[in-house]
Amino acid sequence: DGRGRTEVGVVTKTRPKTQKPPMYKVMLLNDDYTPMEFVVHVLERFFNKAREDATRIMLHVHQKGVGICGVFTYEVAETKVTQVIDFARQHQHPLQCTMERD
Ligand code: NFA
Repeated sequence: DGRGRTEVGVVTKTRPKTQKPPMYKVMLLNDDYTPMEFVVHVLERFFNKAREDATRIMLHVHQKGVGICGVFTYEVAETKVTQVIDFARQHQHPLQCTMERD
């Protein structure tokens, strides 16, 4: 500093915050009519679940009333909800699917 001293400092790095998009849980709702096997098929087809995982999630929904199928960005979540409800309707099952902010 011009008076015979050596400056000592700690190196600090700033790191710009990486932007994470808001995420949405997609959930299945229980009902009294949709066959268990159909729900397992939905989880395999639209949520890429293996049979054992799909069966576990289906039973959770059956017993608790609601269960999470996956977490997605808004557009993907919205597409999953529409696809599941349309597919269920085509097969005349009342299965409902919904999404909420994670
Ligand atoms: N509760 C339905 C039945 O007993 C099965 C079901 C599970 C439906 C999960 C919807 C969601 N057939």
